[in-house]
Amino acid sequence: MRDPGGAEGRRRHELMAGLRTVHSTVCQVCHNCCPIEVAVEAGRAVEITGNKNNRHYAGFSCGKGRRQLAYHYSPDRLLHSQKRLPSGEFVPISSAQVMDEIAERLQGLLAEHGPRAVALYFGTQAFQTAGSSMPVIKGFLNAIGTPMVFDSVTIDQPGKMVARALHGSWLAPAHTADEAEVLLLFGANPLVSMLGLPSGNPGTWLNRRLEEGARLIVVDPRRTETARRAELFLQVRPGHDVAILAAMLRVILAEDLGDRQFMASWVDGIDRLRSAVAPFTPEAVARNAGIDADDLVRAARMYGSARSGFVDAGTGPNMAQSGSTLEYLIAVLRSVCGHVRRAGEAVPDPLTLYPALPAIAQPMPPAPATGFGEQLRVRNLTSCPAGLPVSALADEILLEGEGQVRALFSVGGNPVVAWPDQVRTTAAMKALDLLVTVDPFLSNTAQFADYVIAPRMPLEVPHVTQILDFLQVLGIGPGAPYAQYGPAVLDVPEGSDLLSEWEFFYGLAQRLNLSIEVPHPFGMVDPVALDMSKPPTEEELLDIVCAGSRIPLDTVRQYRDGLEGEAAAEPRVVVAPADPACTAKLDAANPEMMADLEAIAGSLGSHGTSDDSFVLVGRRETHAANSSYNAKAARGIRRYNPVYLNPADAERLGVRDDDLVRIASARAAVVAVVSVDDSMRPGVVALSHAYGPAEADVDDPWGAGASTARLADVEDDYDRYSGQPRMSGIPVVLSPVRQPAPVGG
Ligand SMILES: Nc1nc2c(c(=O)[nH]1)N[C@H]1C(S)=C(S)[C@@H](COP(=O)(O)OP(=O)(O)OC[C@H]3O[C@@H](n4cnc5c(=O)[nH]c(N)nc54)[C@H](O)[C@@H]3O)O[C@H]1N2
Ligand SMILES: Nc1nc2c(c(=O)[nH]1)N[C@H]1C(S)=C(S)[C@@H](COP(=O)(O)OP(=O)(O)OC[C@H]3O[C@@H](n4cnc5c(=O)[nH]c(N)nc54)[C@H](O)[C@@H]3O)O[C@H]1N2
Ligand code: SF4
Ligand SMILES: [Mo]
Repeated sequence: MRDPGGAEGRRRHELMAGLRTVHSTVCQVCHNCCPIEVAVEAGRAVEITGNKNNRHYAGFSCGKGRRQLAYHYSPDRLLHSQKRLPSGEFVPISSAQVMDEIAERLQGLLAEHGPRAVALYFGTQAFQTAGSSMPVIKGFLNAIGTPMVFDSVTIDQPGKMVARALHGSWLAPAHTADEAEVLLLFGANPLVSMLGLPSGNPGTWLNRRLEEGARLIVVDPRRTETARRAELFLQVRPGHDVAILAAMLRVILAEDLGDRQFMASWVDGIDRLRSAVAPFTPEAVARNAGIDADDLVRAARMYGSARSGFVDAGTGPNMAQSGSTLEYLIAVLRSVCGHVRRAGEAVPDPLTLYPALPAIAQPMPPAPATGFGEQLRVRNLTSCPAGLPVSALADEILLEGEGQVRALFSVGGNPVVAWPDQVRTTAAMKALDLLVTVDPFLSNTAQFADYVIAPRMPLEVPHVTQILDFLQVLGIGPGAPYAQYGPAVLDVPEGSDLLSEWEFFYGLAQRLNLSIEVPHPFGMVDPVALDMSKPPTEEELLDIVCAGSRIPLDTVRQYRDGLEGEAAAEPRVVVAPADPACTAKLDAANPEMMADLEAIAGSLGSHGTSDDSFVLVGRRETHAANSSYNAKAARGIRRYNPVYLNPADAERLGVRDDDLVRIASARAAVVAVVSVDDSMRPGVVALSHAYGPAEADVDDPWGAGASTARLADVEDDYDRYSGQPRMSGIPVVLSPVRQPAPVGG
């Protein structure tokens, strides 16, 4: 609401007259972008609460968002950039000096080895707190001429982008979760992860939708918080989702439940698809996946006969086998059922802080998903629709020869705990000539860094909710027109010397005599050349990254509690009819995808696990955001990550809560603390990612925790487009550790 008058306004006035001022801003801890109120006393933030004036979120915030002050004021936070001495010790270094030294080393590397020797990795916190920095940093990399720009999307759910290319994409949004009669979730737990259902308050949102009669189907090896609410829960073995989708398509096509007219007009290859899914009988698939064939048929009928449907897969299944094939079948399922928006319908959540994407009721034809952009030197990988495969970056650093990567900048990421194959990653970090992390903490990765740049933290920089627009493009946005501008609410700590992420790279560009042109993320607006003699202010930068937005940023700025409802709706985006000359079709039978199905069909019947081995999956925890907000978080929150296993499995192994077990994959082993949990499917164990010591041969189960990254192998069953290897559904052997491992070694 524009002017929070009345009682609310008075309360604020009273508070402001006293010691406390309350500022409205955006939480930047995760992509959910909750509107929050930050109470400040004598320049120090003392409390964070959800902003009740915002109707979309209705006062929602989560524990880790509210506890971020413990993180913000952590004694471990870096108030100065750091330089590593040859002894390994870190010492503070001034902003000017650190930029001078790094620019000089960069100049030397560029002169000797060329631009490809310099790579950059954007982690999740780059998308969060440094969202407006990213385009500037990309401008810097363009200026030095390196193509080696990576981000965490290719170790997340890159198949979503690959599938859009291979299947083609409908140029109007699919049905949203808000309007769907049936919600089908494969391995996503939005009640904890806040991803997969519309941004906002996932709990009350789901209550409302279930009361309205929406039907929820969840496919997951763990009875998750979300699965508990499902009408139909398939507690599967990991790694069978492609087969399950193929079986569902088989039922839907055989029983003619799909949208025949939509298929006839817009989808090619249905007959080839029909034969490719023929071997996937519900009985064979259900036996392998460890579920009931009747439940599988029921899921297919529920989804296939709904007039509107929403289907999404989360990280679990995307990491358990080829995410591209999985997401491809999801895109095909959507098209077979015609669960997409038609001409004349309004787009419920058009982009707000970007120019509106045109919506037309016709396909964008399929396109290649590999063979463009930079050719990598391993596994025949190139760029893909989700970017350059990050799983190949460690090899690019380790592999000698022309083009070898010698310098790495990591912005808001933590490679040694997040990239698959820690043995390789750690070796790569040690092999670099120059490693720079931009991070408010000495992260696991920083242990190997030459320099750590201390950035401003979320509450110290203004922010916009552009990430919600990105999620909208993936079909999991707010579900309503929405945006918020969040001002900086705290000054930087006294005596600190910090650089915003973009400021650091701008400073390097100045020293290297380079000019930065800020590219537009969707290429819809011309790049903006920065004045290299005078940096923009943070507010000017936001104006640059929001240029041409459907709703001008200045309008959004006026709504301190968030721009929503009618005020955010205009200008509306309505789906235009297809061009009468349009001959494009979506492709339901991409040859490579059909070959994948054939291969999987060939192994139907041999997918079951034997009695003494386990399969390891991941899971998100409420109190953490990947490697952030856990170890440094408030008191009373455990630092390590236990391994969750079913009571029957615990009994079989002879272990109890707080015992230690060794978890060995074909690649490496870790030691973890046991937590017995009856939500786990027997035979499946869960361990959260982004934990563990920096060194790949050290165990620290009660401290840094156990690294799932160490158990993965970049060469294991990797996706041919994104390079993403098996990161979930990893076969492991568990054995009790009778002697507790000495902490730290
Ligand atoms: N085995 C396995 N591996 C996985 C996953 C899995 O499920 N299983 N998940 C994958 C997924 S989905 C992702 S997205 C990746 C995540 O991979 P990464 O993004 O590489 O890892 P994060 O732990 O999110 O790293 C965030 C870093 O940002 C820092 N940070 C915190 N606040 C700020 C800030 O304000 N500014 C800056 N500059 N830095 C900040 C933190 O200290 C931390 O070091 O991991 C992937 N790896
Ligand atoms: N609190 C919190 N929120 C987060 C994060 C966090 O670390 N903490 N991380 C953020 C990030 S970077 C991301 S990408 C999102 C991810 O969001 P989600 O994808 O929702 O992540 P998870 O909660 O790990 O859910 C993955 C589920 O997949 C299941 N699973 C594992 N393997 C398989 C399989 O083979 N098949 C099927 N069907 N299911 C399987 C697991 O049991 C688990 O329940 O969460 C984001 N939000
Ligand atoms: S859900 Fe995410 S954005 Fe919302 S309060 Fe929690 S951490 Fe912050
Ligand atoms: Mo992620």
